[in-house]
Amino acid sequence: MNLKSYLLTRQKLVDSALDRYLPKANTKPATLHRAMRYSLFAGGKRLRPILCLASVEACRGKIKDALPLACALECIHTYSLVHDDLPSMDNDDFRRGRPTCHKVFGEGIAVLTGDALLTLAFEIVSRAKPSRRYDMTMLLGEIAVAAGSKKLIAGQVADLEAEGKNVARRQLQFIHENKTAAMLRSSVRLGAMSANADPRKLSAITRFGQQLGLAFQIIDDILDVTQTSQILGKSAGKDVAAKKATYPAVIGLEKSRAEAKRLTRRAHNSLSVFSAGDAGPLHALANYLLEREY
Ligand code: GRG
Repeated sequence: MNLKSYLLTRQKLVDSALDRYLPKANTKPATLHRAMRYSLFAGGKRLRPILCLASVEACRGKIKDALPLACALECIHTYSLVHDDLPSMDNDDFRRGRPTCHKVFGEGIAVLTGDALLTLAFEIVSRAKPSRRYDMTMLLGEIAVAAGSKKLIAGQVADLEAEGKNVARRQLQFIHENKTAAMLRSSVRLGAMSANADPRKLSAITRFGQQLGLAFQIIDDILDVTQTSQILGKSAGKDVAAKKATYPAVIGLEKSRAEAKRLTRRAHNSLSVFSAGDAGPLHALANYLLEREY
């Protein structure tokens, strides 16, 4: 498959659906809706929606039925970035290659932009078509748990509390599994649930998402050390400056690279219950994420 054109086609599909789901920029309060659109349409890779839709393909579901779930994942992801960039958290001036939401709209509006994107995500999920095995309650529960106080927010709390401290590898893994992997895992699970996957396939997809999610964050840690701000579209070297808990800091760069490769290999293996054709896009996405590591 041609991954470049696959990614482009999927990004366009997700972007045009997001455009439909979001209130227009001039809808009152216009500042808020402009800020939501500013952050959402800032050029993100749409990785979580694309993983969700690739999982639909692996389970032979309908892309159209899962599109609201894919868009809801991107709204939650963008909310988490807007809040993470705030001065009271990571205090970042650049995201996705442009000034962060609070730099353009002010802190108050940036907090509310995150709140509004998170809430909108649930409105969008309510438009998804549930499948025979997985009803709307299960879809809502899935995404609420991933974004909630025991997963995404738990990871962020542990991340904040670890700053400047010596962190054991186990604790570091906890941070990464919750801050990053939980949403990636949920992305592929939601695709599979929308496609009415049987329990064996759902659990294979879950393992894939978990392993890929952890590998993804390890690679993100590596890139922070090895790449420039221009390439990353956000401030590079921030993790070291803020004494963040990262894989390179805890186990070193070479071991971090080896760990990301090992996890990606395991992620591929988890897909063995699917035919190579059905899981082709998931395999290609796993390779693509690993290749971000130069
Ligand atoms: C504020 C509740 C709350 C959580 C914040 C997501 C997050 C937790 C922090 C953002 C910073 C960070 C290192 C997150 C880890 C996940 C990650 C690597 C995000 C960037 O994801 P990409 O690369 O970004 O998919 P784009 O911009 O392409 O969507």
